[in-house]
Amino acid sequence: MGSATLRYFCYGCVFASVTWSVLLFLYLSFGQESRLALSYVPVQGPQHRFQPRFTRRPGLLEPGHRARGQDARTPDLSPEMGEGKFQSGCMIFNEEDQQVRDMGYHKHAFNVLISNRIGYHRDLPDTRNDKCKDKTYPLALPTASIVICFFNEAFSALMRTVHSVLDRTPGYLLHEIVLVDDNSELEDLKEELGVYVQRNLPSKVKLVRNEKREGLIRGRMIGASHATGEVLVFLDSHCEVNEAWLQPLLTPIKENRHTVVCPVIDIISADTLVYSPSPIVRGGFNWGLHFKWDPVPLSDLNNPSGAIRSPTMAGGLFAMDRKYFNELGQYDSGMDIWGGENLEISFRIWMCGGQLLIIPCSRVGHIFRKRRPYGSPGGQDTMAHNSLRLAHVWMDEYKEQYFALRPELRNREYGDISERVAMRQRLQCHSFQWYLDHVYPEMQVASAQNKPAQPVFMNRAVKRPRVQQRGRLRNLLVDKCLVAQGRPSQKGTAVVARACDSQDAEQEWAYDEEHELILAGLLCLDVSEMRSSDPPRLMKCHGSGGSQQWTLGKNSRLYQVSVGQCLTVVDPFSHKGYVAMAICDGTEAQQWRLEG
Ligand code: LR7
Ligand code: MN
Repeated sequence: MGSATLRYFCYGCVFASVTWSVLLFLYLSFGQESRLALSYVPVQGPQHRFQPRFTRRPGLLEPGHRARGQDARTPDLSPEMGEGKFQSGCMIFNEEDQQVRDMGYHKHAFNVLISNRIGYHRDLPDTRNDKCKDKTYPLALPTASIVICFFNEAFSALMRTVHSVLDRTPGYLLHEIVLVDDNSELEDLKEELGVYVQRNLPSKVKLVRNEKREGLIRGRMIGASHATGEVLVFLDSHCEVNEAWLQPLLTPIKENRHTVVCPVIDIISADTLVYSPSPIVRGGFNWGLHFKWDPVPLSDLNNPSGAIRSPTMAGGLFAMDRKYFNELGQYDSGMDIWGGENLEISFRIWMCGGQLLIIPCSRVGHIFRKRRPYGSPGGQDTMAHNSLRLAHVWMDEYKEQYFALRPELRNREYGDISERVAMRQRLQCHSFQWYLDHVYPEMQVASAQNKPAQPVFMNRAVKRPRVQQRGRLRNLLVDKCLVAQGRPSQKGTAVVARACDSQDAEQEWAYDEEHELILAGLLCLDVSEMRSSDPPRLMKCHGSGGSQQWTLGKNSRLYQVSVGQCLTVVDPFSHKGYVAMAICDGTEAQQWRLEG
């Protein structure tokens, strides 16, 4: 953080020196200003013109121990489980603020009150490894068109995305920013946004309006068709790019135009807007066709500034040569609204002769929300529709793995895929088997293809895997133990953190050689691969790894292999002890010790 960092001490707001008092005064004045300019009462032009200058305030610091870093797939939390505690403890808080915050959570699923107060510019902690800071990049690099597609985005988050790009990108590399409004309904994104772009942003920033809602997939294709720079860089509309973010992305593309690159996606907390570094991980997926984060090979970790081959991308943030994007078939325009396109483009890149890399020296923050604040216009499950299309076009016989988990989708309509199949042939792409063998050999194929899972289970009835460790699973932050919410014999019951009791046999976990966690000798800890936003539950042990495979590894984290996330205490202040899966961030909320 910069020297001007404003430090908040929650539950007390103690400012130790005169300097801090002056900063507080500045904050209060400008906080007021930005609230006027950015509340839900739309305010036109002139006020906004002051924004860029007067809101250059550092981000708020997070109080010591809050669970953070949950992604869009973690549970929708009720207000008492954390939302708002931070504000009521230490910020000026009147009814109007409260309304902005509550409406913000409702419409956007993150803390819009804080977002508005931060304004359109702020300093960010430089989260790069020190080795990155010594790296040099060629001066002559391809120019970039940044494409940002948005639907009903919070005005201040969208503007911070745009201004962070303008503030941290060398002008000669920034060809343009193409904003694609996907037919948003929010008032301030209509005329007011148009006026702001025209009056306050350089002519490099273009605003394209979709006449109907297209979804992010066709939306990005529309954005790309308006772009004329050499490289396309896609960003979500609630991002902040960090120091020297673009050069490390453009360099590998300049070297090989069939290289597609992703920055490391740092975490902007949905509750506090605090920006924090992400661990270096790479993309994978599970047979439910959900994206997940995987640990990177040790050889890659030893070189913290080198590129990392990634089997898949998260989807929202990547850079790709524009002509290559077109040659490789853009996206599948038959996919709607949200979901699946990230795996589709990942498979396509690898299978059709390209490569996908994560660049640890490029850092971009993204607001990870706990739920998606919008649906599809007709209420359809677009993730299933899109996944079906990608399975049928790209996965050959391995689509059976998906249908084994989603039998109800086997006969579901998925539209015409003939053009995509023809394109796969035209591009002479490899088979999915080739992809698994060469790009993602870690992927486990559940209980041998086409063979029923039954023999595995029967086998287990005879011989149970050997227990390696027994004891209570104690969380280091809240000093509570993981137990069944209902009875440990009750199939489907969730788990929660409660007071440890060393006499209670119902708190005893067994960790076996197949990496299962069994409570009281009865049921296995299981996470839904279909809905990883659901909290983990106790289920009958199935013996085929995946959703019941946990690693109790380094840093005491409890890592779930199939969703690629860590078990975390949701709100350390709540007596309810809810736990959830979240992106691994190394905080104490995610540390568990198996104690005898
Ligand atoms: O109908 C829509 N029209 C849009 O323009 C729906 C969405 N959008 C916009 C939206 O405003 C946002 O800017 O599309 C962008 C992405 O939507 P999000 O932010 O709701 O998606 P997400 O961050 O929850 O989901 C991730 O997976 C998606 C699958 O379709 C996309 O690929 C997202 O870009 C992707 N986000 C990231 O990769 C950021 C890191 C998250 C992780 C892991
Ligand atoms: Mn997003």
